[in-house]
This record gives sequence, C-alpha cells and structure tokens, in this order.
Amino acid sequence: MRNGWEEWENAVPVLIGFGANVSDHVEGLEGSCREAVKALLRLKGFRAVAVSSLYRTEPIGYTDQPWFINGAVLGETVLSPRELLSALLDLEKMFGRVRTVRWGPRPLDLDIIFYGDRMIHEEGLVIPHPRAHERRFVLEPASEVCPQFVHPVLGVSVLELLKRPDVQSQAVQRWKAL
Ligand code: PH2
Ligand code: MG
Ligand code: MG
Repeated sequence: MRNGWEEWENAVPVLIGFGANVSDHVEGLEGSCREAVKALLRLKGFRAVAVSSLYRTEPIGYTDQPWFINGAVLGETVLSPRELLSALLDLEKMFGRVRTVRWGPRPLDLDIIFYGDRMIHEEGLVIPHPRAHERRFVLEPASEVCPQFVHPVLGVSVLELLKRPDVQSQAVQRWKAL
C-alpha cells in the first residue's frame, strides 16, 4: 500500500538560486526574498534541505541597475525539471515579474542551477544553469548549502569554482541570515 512516502525515495537533489533588485515590499528586498523562500517551502513536490544567507551582489551582465540580493536553496524534488521550472515561473509572476530587458532589474528571479547530475539542453530549459559556474552571486550562497556538489558538466565542485580568480573578482558581500 502506498503511504505517500515512497515517491520521495526517488527525489532528486536540486539547487535553486534566487535574486531580486527591485521591490515594492514594505520590508524591501529582504522582505521579497523572505516571501519567495517561504513560497518555495510551500511548493508541492519540493522540500528544502538548507537555505543560504542573503548576499548583496554587484550586478553582472547589465551593470546599469541596482545591486541585487541573492541567495540559494538546496532542496529535493519529485517534480520533473519542466514541472519545477513552470512552478518557479509561476512564482516569479506572482512577485510581479514582467520580462523586459534581458538580465535587467527584477522583483524576483528563480533559477534551477542543478537538478541532480542531469544535463538538459531544451528550448527555455538549460541545466546546469549555463552561467552559474562563472557567477559569484550564485556560487557564494551555493558554497554555504552544497560546497561539495560537483558541477555535472565541468566535473568541479562548487567550492573549487568559487575559488577561481575571475569569480573572486566580482563584488559579493554576505549580508545576513534569512
Ligand atoms: N541576475 C542576472 C543578471 N545579473 N547580477 C546579480 N548580481 N545577481 C543576479 O541575480 C543577476 C545579475 C540574470 O538573471
Ligand atoms: Mg538568473
Ligand atoms: Mg531566471
């Protein structure tokens, strides 16, 4: 007889990165990040294992925008990559995300960084996240929750990636625990 736990035997470890740099929350970016993590914790088919601190991070890519708050949630999921992606996109919409400038300001960005050791290259879904390995705003919080996680394409741990000089040169400051 199924008791509701069996499905979790096949749960896959996943790393989700989050970030925001505009907010109309009364408690600002910290408030939106807290709400976003709470919403993640309520997501059916996903359970959190560890939540990182919040980091203040300089904008990468499109630099003429405010600094971000970034963090990461290590979890496990019984959702497929597509199901997880669509749940995250729904959450972004709930937080008022309207897609305009690529890499531009946003009230909430939720990215699947790792989905176990799966490598996926599909329209709208690339895992591992194609730029995570070169971004300190992803690697620094990730190193708190899964330092030994090995990047399935590069075969290098999060901690090793974080030590690279081109990554270390990006400004990232640990701000506070959530
Ligand atoms: N996200 C981007 C582009 N640049 N910079 C920082 N610091 N943090 C982000 O989350 C971020 C970014 C595209 O998703
Ligand atoms: Mg992103
Ligand atoms: Mg995104």
